[in-house]
Amino acid sequence: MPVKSSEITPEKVFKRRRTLIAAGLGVLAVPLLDRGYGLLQQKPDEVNEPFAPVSAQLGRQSQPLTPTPYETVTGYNNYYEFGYSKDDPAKAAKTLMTSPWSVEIGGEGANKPGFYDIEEIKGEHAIENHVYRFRCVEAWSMVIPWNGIKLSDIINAAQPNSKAKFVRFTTLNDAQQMPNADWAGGPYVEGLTIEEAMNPLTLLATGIYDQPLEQQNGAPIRLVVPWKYGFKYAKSIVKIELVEQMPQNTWWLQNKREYGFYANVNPRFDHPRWTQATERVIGELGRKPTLLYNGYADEVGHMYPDLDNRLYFY
Ligand SMILES: Nc1nc2c(c(=O)[nH]1)N[C@H]1C(S)=C(S)[C@@H](COP(=O)(O)O)O[C@H]1N2
Ligand SMILES: [Mo]
Repeated sequence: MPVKSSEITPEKVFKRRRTLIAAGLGVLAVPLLDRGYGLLQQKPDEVNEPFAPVSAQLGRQSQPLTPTPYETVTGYNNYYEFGYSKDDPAKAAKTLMTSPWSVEIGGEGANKPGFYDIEEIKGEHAIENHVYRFRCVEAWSMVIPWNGIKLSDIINAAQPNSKAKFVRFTTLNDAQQMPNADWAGGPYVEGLTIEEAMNPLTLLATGIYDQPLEQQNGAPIRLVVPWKYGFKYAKSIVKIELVEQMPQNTWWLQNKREYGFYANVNPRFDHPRWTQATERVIGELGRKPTLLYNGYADEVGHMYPDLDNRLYFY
């Protein structure tokens, strides 16, 4: 059962936790949080110290972005339907037929549902260029020049109603075309809040470096949410639903202790297996500090008022 949005109100969870801890019942807080959202409390030793003030971590303007070479962006990938190694997708994904391709838009929150041809989608909305930082939770990063449309354009075209509280993405899962289809026990699914989906930074990408997306990068259309970890970027999307309940997402379903729904990049909260304080920029030497919200705090910080709430991270 998807979690009701009313149940995951961060303030509510936070206050409930404090009440329990104050009552000497802290141990009960974990199952409660777990039921509510599948996240464990942050233990003090998991917090990276020192934590610079937010203002010191913005850095979007101060650091020029050097795009990662095309060969690297298209040769070092995570796309488990085509294998688990970083070089598997580039080799195996050519069997994926990306044309013709249609995307279903639906859900109880859409007044204008339907099937849309990918060419129609590309033709009816402005194709934009955005050079964004890309950060995988495995602590590596790239800089990718995307082409794509704003997700908000598609949502507006579907005429959202008051039930559109979240957006759910379903990707292709076809054993005929994907050697490792079904690795997650179903299609790869992801979700955003409607506010996140409507944010102007959020894209449906159809290209990289002014070239159509290659299969290994999620052709013909994939999600881009630059302030979130890479697993949110669902590839080869076939269905977009506007829904009332918070969608479950694949990595949360795989491992509720290690992955959440929000998955906002935050150097302060370490993943159990990978530091989030620094990152290895693929193709460069050494490591760089990871920025709060991957450098997009100015644009997205208002959506996450409580910086100490572990709920918002990975
Ligand atoms: N369908 C699908 N989408 C997916 C994945 C996947 O395995 N299957 N991997 C995710 C992860 S973990 C990352 S880091 C990014 C990688 O995108 P890239 O290979 O284009 O850099 O895709 C995401 N989207
Ligand atoms: Mo990832």
